[in-house]
Amino acid sequence: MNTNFKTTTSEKAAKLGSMYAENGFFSPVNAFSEADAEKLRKDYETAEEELTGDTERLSLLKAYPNRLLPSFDTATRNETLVEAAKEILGENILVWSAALFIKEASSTKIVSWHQDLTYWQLNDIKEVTCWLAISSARKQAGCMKFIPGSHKNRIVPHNDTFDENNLLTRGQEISVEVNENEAVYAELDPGQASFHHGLLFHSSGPNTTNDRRIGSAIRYISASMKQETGDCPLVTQVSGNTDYGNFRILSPPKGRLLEEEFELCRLDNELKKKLLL
Ligand SMILES: O=C(O)CCC(=O)C(=O)O
Repeated sequence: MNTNFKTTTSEKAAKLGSMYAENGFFSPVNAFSEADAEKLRKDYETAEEELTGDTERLSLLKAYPNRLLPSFDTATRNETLVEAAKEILGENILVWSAALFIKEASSTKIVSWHQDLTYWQLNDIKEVTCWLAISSARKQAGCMKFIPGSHKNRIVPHNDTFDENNLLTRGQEISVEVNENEAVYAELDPGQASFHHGLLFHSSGPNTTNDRRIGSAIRYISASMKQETGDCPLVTQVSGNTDYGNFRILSPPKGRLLEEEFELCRLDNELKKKLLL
Protein backbone atom coordinates (compact mmCIF):
# COMPACT_ATOMS: atom_id res chain seq x y z
CA MET A 1 0.00 0.00 0.00
CA ASN A 2 1.36 3.35 -1.04
CA THR A 3 0.46 6.01 1.45
CA ASN A 4 0.28 9.75 1.02
CA PHE A 5 -0.93 11.31 4.23
CA LYS A 6 -1.68 14.67 2.62
CA THR A 7 -4.73 13.07 1.03
CA THR A 8 -5.64 11.11 4.14
CA THR A 9 -9.33 10.94 4.87
CA SER A 10 -10.46 9.81 8.31
CA GLU A 11 -11.35 6.47 6.70
CA LYS A 12 -7.82 6.04 5.31
CA ALA A 13 -6.30 7.13 8.61
CA ALA A 14 -8.39 4.59 10.48
CA LYS A 15 -7.26 1.91 8.03
CA LEU A 16 -3.61 2.81 8.61
CA GLY A 17 -4.19 2.82 12.34
CA SER A 18 -5.57 -0.69 12.12
CA MET A 19 -2.72 -1.86 9.80
CA TYR A 20 -0.23 -0.52 12.31
CA ALA A 21 -2.05 -2.14 15.21
CA GLU A 22 -2.10 -5.46 13.33
CA ASN A 23 1.37 -5.51 11.72
CA GLY A 24 3.44 -3.04 13.76
CA PHE A 25 4.52 -1.09 10.66
CA PHE A 26 3.36 0.58 7.51
CA SER A 27 5.30 1.35 4.35
CA PRO A 28 5.85 3.17 2.06
CA VAL A 29 4.78 6.67 2.98
CA ASN A 30 5.49 9.26 0.26
CA ALA A 31 7.05 12.20 2.08
CA PHE A 32 9.50 13.92 -0.31
CA SER A 33 10.04 13.98 -4.06
CA GLU A 34 13.18 12.19 -5.25
CA ALA A 35 14.61 15.63 -6.11
CA ASP A 36 14.10 16.86 -2.53
CA ALA A 37 15.60 13.66 -1.12
CA GLU A 38 18.59 14.25 -3.41
CA LYS A 39 18.96 17.77 -1.96
CA LEU A 40 19.08 16.31 1.56
CA ARG A 41 21.70 13.83 0.44
CA LYS A 42 23.77 16.57 -1.20
CA ASP A 43 23.60 18.70 1.95
CA TYR A 44 24.77 15.78 4.09
CA GLU A 45 27.52 14.68 1.72
CA THR A 46 28.81 18.24 1.32
CA ALA A 47 29.00 18.49 5.11
CA GLU A 48 30.89 15.18 5.18
CA GLU A 49 33.40 16.63 2.72
CA GLU A 50 33.75 19.82 4.75
CA LEU A 51 34.55 17.75 7.85
CA THR A 52 36.99 15.37 6.13
CA GLY A 53 39.54 14.07 8.63
CA ASP A 54 37.61 15.28 11.68
CA THR A 55 36.46 11.90 12.99
CA GLU A 56 34.72 13.27 16.06
CA ARG A 57 32.61 15.86 14.22
CA LEU A 58 31.85 13.39 11.41
CA SER A 59 30.48 10.94 13.93
CA LEU A 60 28.34 13.67 15.55
CA LEU A 61 27.07 14.66 12.10
CA LYS A 62 25.91 11.08 11.51
CA ALA A 63 24.24 10.88 14.91
CA TYR A 64 22.67 14.39 14.85
CA PRO A 65 22.03 15.47 11.23
CA ASN A 66 18.91 17.32 12.46
CA ARG A 67 20.97 19.55 14.82
CA LEU A 68 23.87 20.18 12.47
CA LEU A 69 21.99 20.65 9.19
CA PRO A 70 18.80 22.76 9.23
CA SER A 71 17.54 20.83 6.17
CA PHE A 72 17.36 17.66 8.30
CA ASP A 73 15.57 19.46 11.14
CA THR A 74 13.04 20.65 8.55
CA ALA A 75 12.71 17.07 7.27
CA THR A 76 11.67 15.85 10.74
CA ARG A 77 8.87 18.47 10.60
CA ASN A 78 7.59 17.31 7.19
CA GLU A 79 3.80 17.51 7.33
CA THR A 80 3.23 14.04 5.87
CA LEU A 81 5.62 12.41 8.35
CA VAL A 82 4.28 14.31 11.36
CA GLU A 83 0.66 13.54 10.38
CA ALA A 84 1.59 9.85 10.20
CA ALA A 85 3.29 10.02 13.61
CA LYS A 86 0.22 11.77 15.04
CA GLU A 87 -1.98 8.87 13.92
CA ILE A 88 0.06 6.71 16.27
CA LEU A 89 1.18 8.98 19.10
CA GLY A 90 -1.40 11.76 19.31
CA GLU A 91 -0.79 15.50 19.21
CA ASN A 92 2.32 16.20 21.34
CA ILE A 93 5.35 14.83 19.55
CA LEU A 94 9.09 15.14 20.12
CA VAL A 95 12.05 14.00 18.04
CA TRP A 96 14.32 11.98 20.33
CA SER A 97 16.90 11.22 17.63
CA ALA A 98 17.25 11.26 13.83
CA ALA A 99 20.55 9.42 13.40
CA LEU A 100 21.69 8.26 9.99
CA PHE A 101 22.18 4.58 9.23
CA ILE A 102 24.61 4.36 6.34
CA LYS A 103 25.75 1.25 4.48
CA GLU A 104 28.50 2.05 2.05
CA ALA A 105 28.43 0.66 -1.51
CA SER A 106 29.26 -3.09 -1.60
CA SER A 107 29.25 -3.28 2.17
CA THR A 108 28.81 -6.45 4.19
CA LYS A 109 27.43 -4.47 7.16
CA ILE A 110 24.11 -5.67 8.49
CA VAL A 111 21.73 -4.87 11.34
CA SER A 112 20.75 -7.92 13.39
CA TRP A 113 17.18 -8.70 14.52
CA HIS A 114 16.27 -6.48 17.44
CA GLN A 115 13.53 -4.48 19.16
CA ASP A 116 14.38 -0.78 19.51
CA LEU A 117 12.80 -0.15 22.91
CA THR A 118 15.12 -2.70 24.52
CA TYR A 119 17.90 -0.12 24.75
CA TRP A 120 16.69 3.39 25.42
CA GLN A 121 15.42 3.35 29.03
CA LEU A 122 12.16 5.08 28.12
CA ASN A 123 9.29 4.55 30.53
CA ASP A 124 6.62 3.62 27.96
CA ILE A 125 6.17 2.41 24.38
CA LYS A 126 4.78 5.65 22.91
CA GLU A 127 7.47 5.76 20.25
CA VAL A 128 7.54 5.16 16.51
CA THR A 129 10.50 5.14 14.15
CA CYS A 130 10.15 6.78 10.79
CA TRP A 131 12.93 5.43 8.57
CA LEU A 132 13.34 8.05 5.86
CA ALA A 133 15.19 6.90 2.74
CA ILE A 134 17.74 9.52 1.66
CA SER A 135 18.98 7.20 -1.10
CA SER A 136 17.40 4.18 -2.75
CA ALA A 137 16.77 1.37 -0.24
CA ARG A 138 15.80 -1.74 -2.19
CA LYS A 139 16.38 -5.34 -1.08
CA GLN A 140 19.83 -5.47 -2.75
CA ALA A 141 20.87 -2.34 -0.82
CA GLY A 142 19.94 -3.89 2.53
CA CYS A 143 16.57 -2.25 3.16
CA MET A 144 14.77 -2.80 6.44
CA LYS A 145 12.80 -6.01 7.00
CA PHE A 146 10.06 -6.56 9.51
CA ILE A 147 8.29 -9.53 11.11
CA PRO A 148 4.59 -8.58 10.92
CA GLY A 149 2.79 -8.77 14.26
CA SER A 150 5.99 -9.26 16.30
CA HIS A 151 5.37 -5.93 18.11
CA LYS A 152 2.71 -7.80 20.10
CA ASN A 153 5.57 -9.43 22.06
CA ARG A 154 7.00 -7.77 25.10
CA ILE A 155 10.74 -7.16 25.04
CA VAL A 156 12.36 -10.55 24.39
CA PRO A 157 15.91 -11.49 25.48
CA HIS A 158 18.77 -10.01 23.41
CA ASN A 159 22.49 -10.98 23.28
CA ASP A 160 25.44 -8.68 22.66
CA THR A 161 27.41 -10.36 19.84
CA PHE A 162 29.97 -7.52 19.38
CA ASP A 163 29.99 -8.52 15.70
CA GLU A 164 32.06 -5.89 13.86
CA ASN A 165 29.91 -6.39 10.82
CA ASN A 166 26.86 -5.17 12.72
CA LEU A 167 25.89 -1.48 12.58
CA LEU A 168 24.43 -1.70 16.09
CA THR A 169 26.98 -0.60 18.69
CA ARG A 170 27.27 -3.90 20.52
CA GLY A 171 25.83 -6.15 17.81
CA GLN A 172 22.68 -6.58 19.88
CA GLU A 173 20.56 -9.49 18.65
CA ILE A 174 17.31 -11.14 19.62
CA SER A 175 18.17 -14.48 21.19
CA VAL A 176 14.84 -16.20 20.56
CA GLU A 177 14.17 -17.75 17.16
CA VAL A 178 13.08 -15.38 14.38
CA ASN A 179 11.50 -16.96 11.32
CA GLU A 180 13.18 -15.20 8.36
CA ASN A 181 10.52 -16.65 6.03
CA GLU A 182 7.97 -14.35 7.62
CA ALA A 183 10.04 -11.21 6.95
CA VAL A 184 8.54 -8.40 4.87
CA TYR A 185 11.04 -6.17 3.02
CA ALA A 186 10.31 -2.44 3.26
CA GLU A 187 11.77 -1.34 -0.06
CA LEU A 188 11.87 2.45 -0.38
CA ASP A 189 12.69 4.99 -3.07
CA PRO A 190 14.52 8.15 -2.02
CA GLY A 191 12.03 10.38 -0.19
CA GLN A 192 9.79 7.52 0.97
CA ALA A 193 9.58 6.35 4.58
CA SER A 194 8.48 3.36 6.62
CA PHE A 195 7.08 3.58 10.15
CA HIS A 196 7.73 0.84 12.70
CA HIS A 197 6.74 0.13 16.29
CA GLY A 198 9.44 0.13 18.99
CA LEU A 199 8.74 -3.50 19.85
CA LEU A 200 8.73 -4.80 16.26
CA PHE A 201 11.37 -7.41 15.34
CA HIS A 202 13.40 -5.85 12.51
CA SER A 203 16.80 -6.13 10.82
CA SER A 204 18.54 -5.41 7.51
CA GLY A 205 21.02 -7.20 5.23
CA PRO A 206 24.20 -6.18 3.36
CA ASN A 207 24.37 -3.57 0.62
CA THR A 208 25.36 -5.35 -2.61
CA THR A 209 24.78 -2.30 -4.84
CA ASN A 210 27.35 0.22 -6.03
CA ASP A 211 25.70 3.15 -4.22
CA ARG A 212 25.52 4.08 -0.54
CA ARG A 213 22.31 3.24 1.32
CA ILE A 214 21.44 6.20 3.57
CA GLY A 215 18.45 6.46 5.90
CA SER A 216 17.54 8.77 8.76
CA ALA A 217 15.86 6.90 11.64
CA ILE A 218 13.60 9.60 13.08
CA ARG A 219 12.48 8.50 16.54
CA TYR A 220 9.20 10.26 17.24
CA ILE A 221 8.03 9.97 20.84
CA SER A 222 5.05 11.26 22.78
CA ALA A 223 6.06 14.28 24.88
CA SER A 224 4.49 12.50 27.86
CA MET A 225 7.29 9.90 27.88
CA LYS A 226 10.30 10.19 30.16
CA GLN A 227 13.65 8.54 30.76
CA GLU A 228 13.52 6.00 33.57
CA THR A 229 16.76 7.49 34.89
CA GLY A 230 15.27 11.00 35.25
CA ASP A 231 17.75 12.35 32.66
CA CYS A 232 16.58 14.95 30.14
CA PRO A 233 17.95 14.33 26.63
CA LEU A 234 17.91 17.15 24.07
CA VAL A 235 14.88 16.96 21.76
CA THR A 236 12.84 19.07 19.36
CA GLN A 237 9.05 19.42 19.34
CA VAL A 238 7.38 18.88 15.97
CA SER A 239 3.72 18.83 16.99
CA GLY A 240 1.61 20.19 19.85
CA ASN A 241 2.97 22.55 22.47
CA THR A 242 2.68 20.73 25.77
CA ASP A 243 5.98 20.51 27.60
CA TYR A 244 5.79 17.85 30.32
CA GLY A 245 9.24 18.90 31.48
CA ASN A 246 10.76 15.47 30.85
CA PHE A 247 13.16 16.52 28.10
CA ARG A 248 15.14 19.62 27.17
CA ILE A 249 13.28 21.02 24.18
CA LEU A 250 15.56 22.91 21.75
CA SER A 251 14.64 25.42 19.05
CA PRO A 252 15.55 24.47 15.48
CA PRO A 253 19.26 24.97 14.67
CA LYS A 254 20.06 28.52 13.49
CA GLY A 255 22.62 27.46 10.94
CA ARG A 256 24.75 24.78 9.37
CA LEU A 257 27.55 23.00 11.29
CA LEU A 258 27.52 25.61 14.08
CA GLU A 259 30.03 25.13 16.89
CA GLU A 260 27.35 25.81 19.53
CA GLU A 261 25.34 22.93 18.00
CA PHE A 262 28.33 20.58 18.08
CA GLU A 263 28.59 21.41 21.79
CA LEU A 264 24.92 20.47 22.34
CA CYS A 265 25.42 17.26 20.36
CA ARG A 266 28.42 16.37 22.55
CA LEU A 267 26.30 16.88 25.66
CA ASP A 268 23.49 14.71 24.37
CA ASN A 269 25.91 12.11 23.07
CA GLU A 270 27.44 11.66 26.51
CA LEU A 271 23.98 11.33 28.00
CA LYS A 272 22.86 8.80 25.37
CA LYS A 273 26.01 6.71 25.92
CA LYS A 274 24.98 6.48 29.55
CA LEU A 275 21.34 5.72 28.68
CA LEU A 276 21.83 3.17 25.92
CA LEU A 277 21.71 -0.21 27.58
O1 LIG B 1 19.06 1.17 8.91
C1 LIG B 1 18.98 -0.01 9.23
O2 LIG B 1 19.27 -0.90 8.47
C2 LIG B 1 18.46 -0.38 10.59
C3 LIG B 1 17.83 0.74 11.32
C4 LIG B 1 17.12 0.33 12.56
O3 LIG B 1 17.33 -0.72 13.11
C5 LIG B 1 16.13 1.24 13.12
O4 LIG B 1 15.89 2.30 12.52
O5 LIG B 1 15.56 0.94 14.19
